[in-house]
Amino acid sequence: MAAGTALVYDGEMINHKLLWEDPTCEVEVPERLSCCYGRLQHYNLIERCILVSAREGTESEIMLIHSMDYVEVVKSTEKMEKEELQKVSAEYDAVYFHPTTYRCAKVAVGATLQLVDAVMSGKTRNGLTLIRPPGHHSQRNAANGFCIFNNVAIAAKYAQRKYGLQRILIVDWDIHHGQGIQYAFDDDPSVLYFSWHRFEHQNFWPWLSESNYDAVGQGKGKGFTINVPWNLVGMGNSDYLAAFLHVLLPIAFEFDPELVLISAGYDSGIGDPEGQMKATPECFSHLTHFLMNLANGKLCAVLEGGYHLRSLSESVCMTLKALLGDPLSPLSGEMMPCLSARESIQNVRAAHKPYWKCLTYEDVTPVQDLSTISCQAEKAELTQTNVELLSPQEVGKGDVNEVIKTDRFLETHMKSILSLKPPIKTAAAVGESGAYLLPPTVHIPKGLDMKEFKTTISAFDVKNMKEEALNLLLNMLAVLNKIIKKEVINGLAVSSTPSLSSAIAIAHCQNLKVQKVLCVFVGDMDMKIELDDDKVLLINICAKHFEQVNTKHNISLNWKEDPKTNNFFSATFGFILPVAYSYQPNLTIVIVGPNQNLGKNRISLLISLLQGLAESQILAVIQDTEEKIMQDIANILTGDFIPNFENFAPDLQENVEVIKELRAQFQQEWKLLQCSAKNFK
Ligand code: Q9C
Ligand code: ZN
Repeated sequence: MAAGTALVYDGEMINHKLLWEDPTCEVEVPERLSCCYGRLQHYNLIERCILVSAREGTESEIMLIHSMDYVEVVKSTEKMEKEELQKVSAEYDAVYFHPTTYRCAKVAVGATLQLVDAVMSGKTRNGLTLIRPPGHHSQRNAANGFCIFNNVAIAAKYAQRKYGLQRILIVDWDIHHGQGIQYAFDDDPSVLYFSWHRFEHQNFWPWLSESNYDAVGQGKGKGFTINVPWNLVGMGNSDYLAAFLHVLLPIAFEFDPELVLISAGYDSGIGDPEGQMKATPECFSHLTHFLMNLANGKLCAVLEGGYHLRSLSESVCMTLKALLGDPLSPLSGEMMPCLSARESIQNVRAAHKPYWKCLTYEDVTPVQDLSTISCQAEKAELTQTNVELLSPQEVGKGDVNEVIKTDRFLETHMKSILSLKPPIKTAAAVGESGAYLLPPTVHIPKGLDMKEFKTTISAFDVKNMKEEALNLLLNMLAVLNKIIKKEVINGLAVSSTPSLSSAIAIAHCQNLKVQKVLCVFVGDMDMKIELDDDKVLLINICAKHFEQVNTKHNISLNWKEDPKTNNFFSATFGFILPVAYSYQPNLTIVIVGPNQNLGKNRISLLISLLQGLAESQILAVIQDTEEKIMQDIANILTGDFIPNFENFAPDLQENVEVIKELRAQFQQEWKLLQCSAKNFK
């Protein structure tokens, strides 16, 4: 499959700027691009990308979305003086024109289309384009909200025409509602548009009732517009994550797009004066990473808003790092979506239940008019915990001090979350016969000494083990050591006794003082692991029913085999990921045993998604009889492969019921499971 990440940029787009005083528009400055570019250089990210040149979008391309009359209006501003420019600008809501605006807007369109071509032609797997003016508010006949031409909407139409695509997903994580994109595809089921936005019960720009959760699309397009309205400011990492896990991702995987476009605005990030939200830069790497598992990895991120220069540029870097396959920094802050966010999520889920099979068996109904005041109090508390370094007194409202405080916060924060990337990504412990199945980049440690692991092994009965099995075990510990010491990011180990191997691996983690280990078992295994504290969380996915009482740290998920669909989405998004992200482990161990009833694509997807945890540090322990799975997992871990899915069918009702029950049972303990405004106190 295609590899590499495209970066499309052209300094020409810096020319567009505001020539007069206008407090509404003054945040959309040229430095937005130059700062991003500077930060990418600072992290040495540019040389890791495949640089793709921008071009001008043609008039006929622009007219895929806009009217000829409107294009003529924009074109006419090229020759205008300041006063005339001001007059044209005043005809639109929150827009300014400059003599270079037409040219810049055409380059913004062309840069976006160049990115689509790079990804669709297979020249690169994914990519990012840094452009301005932004696009998502502009409409057939109107500029709006700093936007001249609707770059992403044009890109979607272009990809449909040129590559015959039938399903495109647009994810608009900018903090404003991209009403321009919504209007362009309102009745079109071939484009699924998702947007979250600051809404405050319609008391925020652009004050549209069609930004609410009950706007789901029109006619044939019903269900293909998803609006998540945020009714309070201060939303952060856990609120965004909950919206992805409980709304976007289940629907997106059911939709199964052929291309994903991100309207990547960063005014949803911390410190932004427009958004007033709290998401930290690494949040965007997680959002990106989730979306990389769709459309066989074909993902184009296109800049929209983002007005706090430091926050914007750090978030852009985190997005690009995710696209490049770097390990993900753990999400910071307490993983607890606030009441107001849960209310919004519940409402969207209720509104979309008629249109999506993944919501069929959920009992969701809309809620309304929760006391905004009690939510606000809760949000104030959360602000404190989400941004430890900013005391709540320091969090003002978009003044100069606020900008500087966020700068200071990010200076420290980024240093604390970014760790050095080891030169080798994946190590493996496999027998002779397995080695040739692995990608050549995988490192295979050899010739190990028993003494090194004596303390760990001595607690287990390995006396009767065959030499080959014992060697594999020692090699697994060597791989695990490399992961813990951060010499590699991840690893895999083949084992003839996966239960025993994983018990030894867990013991080894504890000897090496790894604080929290997440263990996910897939397949029928007889697990005997002592669990009495927060050091280990075990999730056991099996077809066999265990007579076991589930506890917070030891959860069995009985999943009935369904050979027709082999589905696993409700368990993955509705339970395993919310629990895992709530737990915030330091290391993940996935054990693939015998009789797994999931099928290799589901296991691959699960492992791919678990890379969002624990700085992407994963050890996969695989039963030696499962060669085919081993190969896929190796390719997932090295970043060479993305699982693909065909023939979506809903999960079996009885499996969904199991998930619902587990969710109800554990949502007090693992708070990201909460997706309704039910009061849990
Ligand atoms: N008093 C983008 O982020 N605010 N556009 C208008 C009116 C306009 C944002 C406030 C915000 C536009 C791409
Ligand atoms: Zn915006």
